[in-house]
Amino acid sequence: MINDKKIIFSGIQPSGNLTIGNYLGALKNFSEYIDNYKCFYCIVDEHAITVRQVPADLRRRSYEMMALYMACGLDPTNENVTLYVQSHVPAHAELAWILNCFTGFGELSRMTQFKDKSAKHADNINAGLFTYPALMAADILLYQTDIVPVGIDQKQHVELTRDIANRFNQLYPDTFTIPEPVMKKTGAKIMSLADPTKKMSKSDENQNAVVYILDDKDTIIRKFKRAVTDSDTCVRVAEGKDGINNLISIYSCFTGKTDEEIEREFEGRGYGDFKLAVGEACADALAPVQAEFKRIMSDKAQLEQFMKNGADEAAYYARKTLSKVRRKLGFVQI
Ligand code: ATP
Ligand code: LTN
Repeated sequence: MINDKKIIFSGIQPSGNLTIGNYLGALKNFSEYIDNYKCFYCIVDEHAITVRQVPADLRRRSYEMMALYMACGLDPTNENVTLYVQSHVPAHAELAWILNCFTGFGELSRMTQFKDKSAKHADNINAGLFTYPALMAADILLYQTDIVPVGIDQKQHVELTRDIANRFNQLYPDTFTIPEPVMKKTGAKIMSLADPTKKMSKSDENQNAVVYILDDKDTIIRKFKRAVTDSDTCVRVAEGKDGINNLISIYSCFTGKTDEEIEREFEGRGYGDFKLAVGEACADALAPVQAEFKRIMSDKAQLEQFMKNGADEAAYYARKTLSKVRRKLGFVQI
């Protein structure tokens, strides 16, 4: 607890431009907690280098993500909100090393994200990609986090974090709070528009598969128009209609309408009409975020100051946990 409030932690990698998957699965939900929890939202650049990054792009995207966090309603001047960049707080890397020593090779080998990413980057299956979940566990456990809002793909990593924390607590009692993952019913797994059996991912090379938060209205509508569906014409949720199910989820997230309301709204109308409506709803919902983003990005000095304040505050709490861990392990304190 910090100031009598439970603690939230989540992170997003600056590994590409953010998609509506990141927005609906994670970012949009982050602001729901800020009144009642102490929230740490991190830009996890150390995770991003588990695959090769162009330095200038990584740097630019880290600023942009900070601005997007703010544009999505996370106000760094609110005392419940801490926004910062992972590499600015060295305690993450330090605790990650320690937790590596409490994480099994077998456990890491079972991680779906490791299997997917090592298939995708077969020329660079580095040790960091493999031990990625230990760094993620460090992110979460450093702040004595209660709740971790994520998309479904990260549930397995949060469960491993719980296992690591329980194992550590058994050997060294009362060290870590055991965190809980939370996911939304709708929006926790937005699928690719080009292949709706695959998750929409910001590092997808096919630009038509992905709608970015910062895409303009025409681009958004064009991408939805091209979205892969099926040969049926009826807008309804059904097994096997992955493309339409995905578009219904997206429309539902942006409009707040239920599946039944959507099916009624588009009764007797074809996929063309529906795709246009999804595109418009998405573009309209993103327009204010885009405008805020532009405004925030125009003052880089201010953005940097917020980054620095966030890092200082995060480092304060992180150091407390880290020194407890070091003491419990038997490291000499000087
Ligand atoms: P990459 O392509 O680099 O792996 P990513 O798009 O999968 O990136 P992350 O940075 O790994 O994005 O994820 C940030 C947050 O967004 C996580 O909470 C993750 O669960 C969520 N998220 C990512 N993709 C989706 C998606 N398609 N649907 C819902 N949530 C998602
Ligand atoms: N692994 C996550 C990003 C991430 C994260 C975290 C999410 C790193 N550390 C801590 C929640 C909590 C991902 O790839 N989406």
